[in-house]
Amino acid sequence: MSNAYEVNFDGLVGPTHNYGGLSYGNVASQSNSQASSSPKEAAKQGLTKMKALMDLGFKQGVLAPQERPDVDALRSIGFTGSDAQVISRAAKEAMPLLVASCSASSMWTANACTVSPSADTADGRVHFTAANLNCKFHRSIEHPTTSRILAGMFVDPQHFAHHPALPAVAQFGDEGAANHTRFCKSYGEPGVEFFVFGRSAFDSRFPAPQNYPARQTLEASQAIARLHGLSDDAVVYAQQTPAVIDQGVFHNDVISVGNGEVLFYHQDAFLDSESVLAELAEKLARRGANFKPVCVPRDAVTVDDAVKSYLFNSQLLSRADGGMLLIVPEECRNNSNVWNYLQQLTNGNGPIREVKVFDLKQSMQNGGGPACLRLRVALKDTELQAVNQGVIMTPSLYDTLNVWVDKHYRDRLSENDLADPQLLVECRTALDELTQILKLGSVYSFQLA
Ligand code: SUG
Repeated sequence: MSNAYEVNFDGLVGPTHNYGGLSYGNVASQSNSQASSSPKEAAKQGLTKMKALMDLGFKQGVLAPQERPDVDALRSIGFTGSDAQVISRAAKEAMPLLVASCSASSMWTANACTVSPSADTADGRVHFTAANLNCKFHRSIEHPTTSRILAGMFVDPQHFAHHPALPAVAQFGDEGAANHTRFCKSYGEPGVEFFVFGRSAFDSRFPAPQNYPARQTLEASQAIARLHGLSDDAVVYAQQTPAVIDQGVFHNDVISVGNGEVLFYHQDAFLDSESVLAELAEKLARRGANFKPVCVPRDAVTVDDAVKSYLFNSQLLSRADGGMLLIVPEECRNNSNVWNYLQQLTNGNGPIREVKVFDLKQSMQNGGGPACLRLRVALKDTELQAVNQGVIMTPSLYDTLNVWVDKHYRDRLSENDLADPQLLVECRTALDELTQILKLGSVYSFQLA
């Protein structure tokens, strides 16, 4: 059998990274609203993580950012004139809409799409469904460009199938891989896909949160399983506990992470935990895999600790020796409950052997940790070879991207700067160069006009 790998495609932070306070229900986004940001530092923190994982021997890729401000989106809601006039009119009449059209939120590529590896799908291809991100305006405008970028990365229709985003209504609210985990014995073998939803749009028997929105619906997850040709005996659905959404767990990847045969999760993550775990164990056993749940008890780490530290928004990676490595944000070291727990965890006999800490503060202040910043794609050798090699991280691509960031990114950005029409010019100049660096072809609307 051919080799297979998990490849992490990290979002390169875009030149307009800012703190817009745009995500109701995401505590970090709300509490850092209007703080000034550093796009340059944000991009470099992300690149440092990509480089470190590449140096450790993991397969690493990069996913390009989007054109912002999104002038097309502003035009679609009635702002007219030249690009500069559209921006200045939006700034004068509806600043919150300009801020939304400037968000660099596509950096969180765990929300770009849901991916099913070829071993799981009926037609033996890798399937991608772009996420409609329907819950927030600033994110709902990502998927058309995301689809073009993914098509420029995973080109060969013999290996890759692309589905457009689900219908753009809240009933099919879909946030991509942030609510999807794939378990398997090894990456190239058939696995079990685990879909976690926040509410059902069509079945009132499922309880919903009281305060904050549940972004992912059961119906969206089921649609993706159908589109990808997944068999019922290889899919498990679970509902997130509504009360934890109300505490700021706006995606499942803020309260659990899985990889291989391991699920690392908080005691309060799922409704009916016992039956969910039993179904996972049973379906994985039928795939020849031995499910290993690692539960973090609420007595050790509270949901509030999890939301503040982003313990579960970590990357769980398989080392060559079979042990697992957890990539956590710096905020985990700053929380004594979490840090003590992690010491115990790695000193024990469980599957998670090692923890590495990264400074991702610029992204974290908008509620995006290590796991948000990456899209996982399990690929067989032949499929990896078919990926556009321009987006695979290498030491020289890392150097080129650092130089590119230094050349084009601002050190500081605050809300007033978003009204500067020069920012759009800077962004387009940078992205035009980037598509050449990454060999993506024309993916942005300014390139397609
Ligand atoms: O959708 N934050 C993102 C964070 C996404 C994190 N992704 C995962 N958990 N997978 C969101 O809420 C904030 C933007 C701002 O406020 O400027 C934002 O969009």
